[in-house]
Amino acid sequence: MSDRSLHYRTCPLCEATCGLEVTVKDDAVVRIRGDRDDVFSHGFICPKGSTLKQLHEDPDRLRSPMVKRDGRHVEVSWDEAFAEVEQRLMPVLDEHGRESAAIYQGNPSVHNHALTIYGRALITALGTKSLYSAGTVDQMPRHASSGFLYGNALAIPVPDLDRTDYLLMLGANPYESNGSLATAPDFPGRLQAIRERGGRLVVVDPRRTKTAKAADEHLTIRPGSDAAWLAALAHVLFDEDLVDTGPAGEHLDGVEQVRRLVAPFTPEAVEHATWIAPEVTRRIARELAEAPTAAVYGRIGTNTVPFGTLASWLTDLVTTLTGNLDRPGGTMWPHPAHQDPHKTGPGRGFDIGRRSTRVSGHPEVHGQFPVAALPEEILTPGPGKIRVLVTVAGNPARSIPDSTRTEAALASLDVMISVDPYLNETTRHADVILPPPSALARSHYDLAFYGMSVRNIANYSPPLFDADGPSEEEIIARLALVAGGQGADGDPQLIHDMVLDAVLQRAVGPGHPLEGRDLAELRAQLGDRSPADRVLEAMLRSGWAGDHFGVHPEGLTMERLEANPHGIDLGALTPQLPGILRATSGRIELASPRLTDDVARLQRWLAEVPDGPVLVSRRHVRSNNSWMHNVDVLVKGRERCTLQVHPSDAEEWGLTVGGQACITSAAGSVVAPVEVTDEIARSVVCLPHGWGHDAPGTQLNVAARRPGVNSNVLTDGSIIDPLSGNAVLNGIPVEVAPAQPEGTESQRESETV
Ligand SMILES: Nc1nc2c(c(=O)[nH]1)N[C@H]1C(S)=C(S)[C@@H](COP(=O)(O)OP(=O)(O)OC[C@H]3O[C@@H](n4cnc5c(=O)[nH]c(N)nc54)[C@H](O)[C@@H]3O)O[C@H]1N2
Ligand SMILES: Nc1nc2c(c(=O)[nH]1)N[C@H]1C(S)=C(S)[C@@H](COP(=O)(O)OP(=O)(O)OC[C@H]3O[C@@H](n4cnc5c(=O)[nH]c(N)nc54)[C@H](O)[C@@H]3O)O[C@H]1N2
Ligand code: SF4
Ligand SMILES: [Mo]
Repeated sequence: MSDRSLHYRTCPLCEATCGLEVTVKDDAVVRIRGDRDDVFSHGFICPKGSTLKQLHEDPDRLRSPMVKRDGRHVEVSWDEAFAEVEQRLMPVLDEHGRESAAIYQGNPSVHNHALTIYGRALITALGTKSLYSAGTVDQMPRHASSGFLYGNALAIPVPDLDRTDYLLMLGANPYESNGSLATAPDFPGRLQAIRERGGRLVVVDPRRTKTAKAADEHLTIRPGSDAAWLAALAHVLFDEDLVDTGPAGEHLDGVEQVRRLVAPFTPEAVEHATWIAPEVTRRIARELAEAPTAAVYGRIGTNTVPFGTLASWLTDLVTTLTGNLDRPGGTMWPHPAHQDPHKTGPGRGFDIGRRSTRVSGHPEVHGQFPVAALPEEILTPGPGKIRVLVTVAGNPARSIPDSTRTEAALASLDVMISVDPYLNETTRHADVILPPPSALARSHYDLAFYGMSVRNIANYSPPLFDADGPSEEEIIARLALVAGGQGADGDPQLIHDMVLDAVLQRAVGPGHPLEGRDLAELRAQLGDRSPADRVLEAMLRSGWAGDHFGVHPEGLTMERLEANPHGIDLGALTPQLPGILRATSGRIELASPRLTDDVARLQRWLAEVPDGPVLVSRRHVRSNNSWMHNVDVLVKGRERCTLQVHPSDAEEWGLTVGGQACITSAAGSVVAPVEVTDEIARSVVCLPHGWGHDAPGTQLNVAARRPGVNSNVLTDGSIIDPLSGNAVLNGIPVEVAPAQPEGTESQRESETV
């Protein structure tokens, strides 16, 4: 027994931040289970958590860099890899300028503090403003609406799950996803607890999901129509004199304007568009107003639609009008340990469009361009064409709209570099792939998600194993050196110092808690840690909960975090108004002009809602976007990449259980196995995303045996939410028909075009 050891760490795979207990014997993981002593997750774990072992041991996970030679990827040493990057990258940058380069940061880059911290250094070194991320196939509408409302794109309020009496949840399925933009390990348990303490859970979704089944009430909504329905809720609140703005009231501007704006959105006027009966809409509005506390929470289904930002705004609006913004049991802002104490007074404000994309003129939002537009920026000739792409922790070939065009774009690049542990659908196009160590061979701290968390938590996990190559920050630093012109053998310490000093400089700046302190003194106080962890230490010690480098000995330090492997609970969320506000007015701008101007578009849509079947997405608890399908224990069993169809639709379209359906949209066509179920609304069909692992040139041996189909062949990159640049991934108009058996005439025809 003595050679067995127990280790505690936070699972980095999704937003829930579960604590894991890892048993190690002879340098190998023998068991992973939920850490019962974790201050936040109390032992909860989902089926993915224990597969950190399989990911660590996966023979397909790259241990060495890969370089593409004569169309094939071959292993090379790290020095060779960076030399190749330099040789291939610099001539293109020299000839076409820095604006020919773009970067795409995928979802795991916010689950990995080294990437979160070092991202900016790489962008600066590349010298480009062409930034793209998975944020614009996800939550950008939440950033945009928070930007317009609070002047602070990062101030996304989260539902106070543990104290609320009433949760209205739209377009989220935490029983599968474990929650998003509301970090809450054991989200399902926390939902059950609402009901157990006499509260109420209402789920709004075109599908009767697991979450919907566990709710008091499920409302079936037409995909894409949440903004209209939320406007109707607001209408009823005004109409029936139920508005009471509560603690946020004294900070609000624009209530009367909003009253006028939602006036046309009567429950009757939106019924045809939302499928929700007027008496139900009225009742829900009254319930929200009458509940002692209530929170409205919308996620993927309300964000990845043409009215994503309006829906986000209206979500917060309904919460605010019922007095639930910034109040315990309503929606509140987390205050992560690494952040400064809030300052009151006017901020710098927020707007979009400081730049726009070359081809379609889409405005920049929160520093980024819409990733749906990346393919056209690569494929359209002319000055400023993107020729160089660096992908970090992303699989745009499966995750962004219109995969056929995306893959054509990736294949046409002059140079592509990927930082990624897998040779997958995206990285197969890369000239050089630089693989980071496995999650068990790095430290972990949820910098991003403690900012979205239903309690304020701090939990640090040291690395469990030695890495088989350079750390992720070392890889990014070396890449930055090359891109910055310092060559493949530049000293990464230069970048490490730069990144650390930027954090320390800010911490000693005017108005900050460490104002006036000496940089060298602070630097000398940092421990002997990896470069990313030194930066993390600087952030935590200078944040509101930190020890301020010796000033508050009881404050957070790395030593204290290390001594508390089950995490430190900094308490329930506390009111953050008005300090969180960053608008130039210092107020909450309920009727910010860009939002209110967009309402006319929603009214036009309401007048002409199209008929016909639409496609939506779904998640399964044993999957994680596109990248965990190579884990056998997760993908074995029943086929999960199926087209869900309502029985009446199946009959009308001639589809049979076990048969195949051909789904066609404006962007493309795929064939998928049919699953007939009354858990989906009529005229709605559903495919999960992130599948389609049968592309040549990948190294995903398990995934390739059960490839599934890629639903993003069907999504259309030309339609985006104009205020956030977010892609539309739900409510895609499609036609569905029985697939022709293989080898028939029409199939062969379509193969030749
Ligand atoms: N197991 C697993 N967990 C994950 C992920 C994963 O891939 N697998 N991905 C992670 C990521 S990156 C994210 S962002 C989160 C997302 O977390 P969630 O937002 O909970 O995502 P989904 O489970 O896709 O739930 C979206 C729901 O919206 C519904 N829907 C579709 N269109 C509409 C609409 O127009 N209106 C309404 N009201 N509903 C609609 C769908 O039927 C679906 O049930 O999950 C994270 N967790
Ligand atoms: N149709 C449809 N499309 C969707 C969605 C949908 O609901 N429907 N959801 C969207 C959402 S919410 C999201 S977030 C995006 C996700 O979009 P992406 O982030 O582009 O895709 P992922 O599938 O998360 O791919 C993650 C990549 O990171 C790599 N990786 C994993 N861990 C690490 C690490 O520690 N370091 C590095 N460097 N790489 C790592 C994996 O190998 C993989 O290549 O997909 C979006 N696409
Ligand atoms: S719910 Fe998320 S954080 Fe928790 S074990 Fe599963 S994947 Fe990991
Ligand atoms: Mo996401």
